[in-house]
Amino acid sequence: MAHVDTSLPSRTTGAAAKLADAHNTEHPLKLYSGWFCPFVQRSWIVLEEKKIPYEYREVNPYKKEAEFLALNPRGLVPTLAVPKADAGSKHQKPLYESSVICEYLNDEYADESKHGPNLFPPGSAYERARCRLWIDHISGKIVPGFYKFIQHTPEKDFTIEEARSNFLGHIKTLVKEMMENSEDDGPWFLGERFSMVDVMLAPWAKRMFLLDHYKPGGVAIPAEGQGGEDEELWGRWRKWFNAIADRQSVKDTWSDDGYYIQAYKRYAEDTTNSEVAQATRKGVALP
Ligand SMILES: N[C@@H](CCC(=O)N[C@@H](CS)C(=O)NCC(=O)O)C(=O)O
Repeated sequence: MAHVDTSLPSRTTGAAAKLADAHNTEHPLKLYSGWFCPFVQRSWIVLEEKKIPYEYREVNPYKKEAEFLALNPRGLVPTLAVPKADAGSKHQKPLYESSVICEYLNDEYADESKHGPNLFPPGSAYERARCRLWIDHISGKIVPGFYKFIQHTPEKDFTIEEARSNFLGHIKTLVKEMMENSEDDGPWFLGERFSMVDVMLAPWAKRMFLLDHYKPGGVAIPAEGQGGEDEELWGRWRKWFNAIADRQSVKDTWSDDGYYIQAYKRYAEDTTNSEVAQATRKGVALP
C-alpha cells in the first residue's frame, strides 16, 4: 500500500493508556482500535457506557496486516471481533462500521441489571427513529464538514470561511433540534437522558480544539456573551459540549492532547492518504 503512515505514535497515552492496559488480556470480544481514531472512540465509549467486558487491541489500520484484513476486508478501525456461540471455536465473527458496532453492542448487552442503560429511548419508536435521523445528520453532514474544514489549504477552490461556516451551520442545525425537541434544557441531545446521538458526535467535538490549533481563525464558536442573535443557541451548545468533555467514558478513552496535535498535522496540511482524507479531497462520501 502506498504512503502507509507509520509515523504515528503507536499506542494510547494518558487516560486512554490506563484504560487500554486494564483491557489488555485475552477476551473473546475484541476491539481493534487506532488510538487516534474518532470512529473507534465512538465504539470504545459504548463499551464503557454499557460496562461490557472486552479486550482492547491497538493496530495501525494503514498497515492492513493480514489478520486484520481477514476480519475486515475494508481494512478500517474500529473492527470488532465477536465471540461465536460455540465456545472454543477459534473463528470469530467480525463487525465493522462504527455506527453498526455501537448499535450491536447496545442491543446485545441490553440487560440493564448487568450493563449500562439503553442508549436509545426505550419507550418510543418515534423517538428512537428521531435519534437515528440526527445520527445521520452527524455522520452525513457534521463529520464530513469537520474534515473539509481541517483539510482546508489555501489552494482549495473554496475559502476557509466557507469551510468554517459550512461546519458551524451543520452544528447549529443540530443544536436547534436539541433546543426545540429535547424534553428539558439539557445537557444531552434528549435532555436528561444520555444517548447514542451524544456518543456519535463526542469524538469530533473533542477534536475541535485541533481546528483552533491549526486553522486560521479557528473554529470560531462565539464565547459567552458574544453570540449575538445566536447567543441562546451557542449557550445550549456549550452546555452540551461541557457535559461531553466531563463524561467519564469520554475522558477515559482520550489520549494526551499533544498526540492528537501530532496525529492531525497531516490532515491540517492535507497530506494524509487515509481513506477519509482522500474522500474529502475528492468531495465524495466518506468510507
Ligand atoms: N465508516 C467507518 C470509518 C472508519 C475509518 O475511516 N477509520 C480510519 C481511522 S480514523 C481508518 O481505519 N483508516 C485506515 C485507512 O484510511 O486506510 C466507520 O464509521 O467505522
